[in-house]
Amino acid sequence: SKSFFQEPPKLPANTFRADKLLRTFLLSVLPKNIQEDIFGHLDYVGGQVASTLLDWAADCEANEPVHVPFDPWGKRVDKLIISQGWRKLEGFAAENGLVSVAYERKFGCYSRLYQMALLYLFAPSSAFVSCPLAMTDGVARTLEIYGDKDLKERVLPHLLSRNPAEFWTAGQWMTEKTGGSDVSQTSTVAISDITEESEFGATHRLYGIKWFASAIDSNAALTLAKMGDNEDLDTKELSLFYVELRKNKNERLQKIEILRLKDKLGTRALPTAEIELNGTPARIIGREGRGVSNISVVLNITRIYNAVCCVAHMRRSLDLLEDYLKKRKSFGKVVFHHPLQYRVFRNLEIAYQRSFLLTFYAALLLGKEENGEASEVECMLLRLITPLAKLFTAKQVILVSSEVVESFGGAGYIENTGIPRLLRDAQVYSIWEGTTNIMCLDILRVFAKYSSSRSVLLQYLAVNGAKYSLNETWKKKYRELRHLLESLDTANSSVQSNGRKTAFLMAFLWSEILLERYNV
Ligand code: MFK
Ligand code: FAD
Repeated sequence: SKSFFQEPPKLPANTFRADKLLRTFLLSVLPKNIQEDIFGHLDYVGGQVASTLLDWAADCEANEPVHVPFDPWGKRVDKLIISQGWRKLEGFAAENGLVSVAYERKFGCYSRLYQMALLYLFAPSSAFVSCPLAMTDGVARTLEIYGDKDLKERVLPHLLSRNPAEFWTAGQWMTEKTGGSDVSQTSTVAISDITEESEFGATHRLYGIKWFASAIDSNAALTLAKMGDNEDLDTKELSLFYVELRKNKNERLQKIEILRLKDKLGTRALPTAEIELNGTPARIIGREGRGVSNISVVLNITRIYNAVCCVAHMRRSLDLLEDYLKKRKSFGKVVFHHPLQYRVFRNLEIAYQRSFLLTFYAALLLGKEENGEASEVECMLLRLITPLAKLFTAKQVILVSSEVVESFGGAGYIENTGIPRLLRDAQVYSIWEGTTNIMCLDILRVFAKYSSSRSVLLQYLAVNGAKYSLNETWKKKYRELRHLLESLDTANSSVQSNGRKTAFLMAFLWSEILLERYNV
């Protein structure tokens, strides 16, 4: 065996061409003329992500971000050292319209789908540049809805630029030490004592500590604070603020101190910081006291990004695994053809397919809603499927990545094969952008807030279940869900404690319908 060397796993040369489900879905959903317009670009990106971008991502992983708080003489400098690969990936994202495609709206309600297809191809080769893109998009949408005209004219051209030199990324600072799920504990205060004019029309100064601030190399951010000088307002009520950090990526931050970068289990190429706002100029967005509701515009976009990135992560892991299992031999044949391993692999594929369809159906609905083309029923389905896709895909990606590591055997546990990182990176998706429990509670919040939501969902499932003649197992689970939804009015603690059961039943029933509908 001295002369035996296992061939390493290899990606397909073009991940768009190799992706059966993505192509099937787009072919069945998009009008012909749009397919013709965008497939060339997807094909180009599918080639780049399997070649050039892999080198840039490797550079990001090899050269993790570094924070240098002081210069050799003790002066505070807060220098951030970011790899060349990171900058190149951001530039590629700008040039290829990863954010802007959704706002140029050249393909009407299908623009979102096109954009999410681009993100899906890009994300697994992006070393988590996908994260600032998600937040940039969420901030763009929030400014589109709540921003004043002058601010929109100032900021949107940067967030939506296709020129890397002009392109800005944005962050979202919600989490404080006291809690990321329950942001009402926020202690950052906003004081309206601004005296000098700021370029972006700052109205307040912010004081406080934000405990997780990802992509701290960004140019702008949205954040929450309570009003320090409005006694009429309940102190629990938060307001939304726009902060401009820097025009140039390498500029030092003003009136914001980077306390340190987080030492994280995964997402290690992404600079996530603890920061102190010490009189940071900020401009209020939307109405005072409506901060949580207003920032939920960001959340609903980033949660769909999160789901797309999970699905993309599963696809990448399974591509590597399939190639490997078809080369690796045991007991006289390639491992892929051992019936039990084959069954394991197929089950992972099905978890991926369910995740893909829920997520891309959400993207389709989002595009319709943004273009004013969604019916009331579709708006309600979008509101429900957003947290559902987020929580379901984030759990599936952990299961899939863990099995993938095991299916690589001992090699899956060895760092420089690149496989362990798949598992470490997978764990984040269920935590950030709201944990699994918080997503379940968000679904229950919708059922409680909109009286029609339960019947809309049950009707949608029943009509489609009948249309696709779904089997007894499906019907039994449908009755179980109906029973759970009926019990929501009883206002006892079992309602919350059944949150996960409710969500996973919804995910099963809904994804079965989509599997039939898209003929997978
Ligand atoms: C790679 C791709 C991903 C990239 C990731 C980027 C890096 C990671 C960045 C982050 O992790 S950023 C931080 C993410 N943080 C969260 O997701 C917070 C999690 N916690 C929640 O979502 C809580 O549910 C929430 C903070 C919203 C609960 O707060 P409250 O104050 O108890 O909320 P409440 O009173 O139920 O809701 C306030 C209003 O917002 C209500 O409207 P009304 O005032 O009109 O009644 C709600 O209906 C509304 N609302 C809440 N969530 C909503 C929403 N509206 C629409 N959509 C939602 N999702
Ligand atoms: P907690 O809120 O303390 O939750 C702890 C546990 O309690 C969780 O499992 C949760 O599900 C559960 N729980 C809480 N309340 C309930 C309830 N009512 N019912 C049932 N269960 C409950 N935040 C930002 O704002 N901006 C960023 O850029 C950012 N980047 C991040 C990057 C990384 C790598 C990570 C890991 C996190 C980042 N976060 C960011 C923070 C993230 O959003 C929070 O960690 C997350 O929202 C959870 O908040 P928490 O950590 O305070 O946990």
